[in-house]
Amino acid sequence: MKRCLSGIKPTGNLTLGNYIGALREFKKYQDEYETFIFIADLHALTLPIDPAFLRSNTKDIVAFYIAAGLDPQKSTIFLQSDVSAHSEINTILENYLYMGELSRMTQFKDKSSKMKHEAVGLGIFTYPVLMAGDILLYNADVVPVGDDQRQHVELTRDLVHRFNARYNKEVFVMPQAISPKVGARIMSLSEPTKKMSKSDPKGDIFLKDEPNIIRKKIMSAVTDTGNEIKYDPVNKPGISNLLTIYAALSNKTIEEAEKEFEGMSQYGTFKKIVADKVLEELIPFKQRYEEVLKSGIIDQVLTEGAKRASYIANKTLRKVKKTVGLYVHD
Ligand code: ATP
Ligand code: LTN
Repeated sequence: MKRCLSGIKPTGNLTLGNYIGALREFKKYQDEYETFIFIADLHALTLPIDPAFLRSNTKDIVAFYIAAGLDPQKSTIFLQSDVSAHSEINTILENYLYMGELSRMTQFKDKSSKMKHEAVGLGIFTYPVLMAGDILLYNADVVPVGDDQRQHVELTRDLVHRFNARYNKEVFVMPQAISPKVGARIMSLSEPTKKMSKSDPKGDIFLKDEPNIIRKKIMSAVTDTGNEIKYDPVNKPGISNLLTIYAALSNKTIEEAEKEFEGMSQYGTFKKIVADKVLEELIPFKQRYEEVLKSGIIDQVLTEGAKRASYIANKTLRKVKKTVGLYVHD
């Protein structure tokens, strides 16, 4: 069976962007692939974060995974920090990626350039190495991610070529990034030329927001001065973003969604329909999330997940250690 792996870092409250670009996609793979979905908690340390928030947010995301339809019996749900092989393979893989490559990563450039008055930690620079290790430990064939993470998966692919060629054998499986056709990059509601991002919360819809807040945010989303509901990300980024959200949640193509609103000349009416669609999805989703939290199953899911993940990850780690010449003994 082919493998699927993905993760979310618990850096902030999850947004509608995370939901459409990643979270909602995960359950689609669990029947066809052996699926591993984790919380990238070590990645969350790459920027300063409050320990109590990190802890509670980690638990929240596990509950969101289950509420989104991941079945702990079918998919392995685990914490990155519970599987020490992630840190160990990172130490090995650091030697196979180059400073030049890492300094060209968009996420590194974006995040470090915003840190004008703080020192930039090494972790945010070496982040893609840790991420490559996450993928390679499980020999993942497919990696469902939003657009912004594709570059890191590409770098992982370069690493696979390099590593396998160096040792002249198929040590690692070649992973492939997969993103939703509609909604791989949801934009901020207040600045629709920027990505909706959980660590830059202006213009976000949070999955935990109350319904009236969500409606308010959508009704006051930035749009252009025209009145046509058309997909044109360059000239009408705000309307295009709302149309994308609507299409993604309705499981329609952009063209189908555009057709539905043909002739409508009121942005207000359009926004109300988009808000209804978002609430139709998020209200029951949030209810399921609350039920999962109340059910008290999270620790058990994580203990079981860590066991299953460690078994697979340690097997790969052993193979990698042997390949590079570390003395592996019983
Ligand atoms: P941060 O702001 O901390 O970098 P983020 O909101 O970008 O976080 P990640 O943890 O990096 O979220 O992303 C989790 C998953 O959600 C990734 O697969 C990412 O590609 C996807 N994702 C994040 N933001 C969006 C977005 N605006 N549209 C679509 N997918 C997104
Ligand atoms: N970098 C990703 C989270 C992440 C991930 C991964 C995703 C860490 N390791 C491996 C897919 C596969 C992010 O910021 N969302």
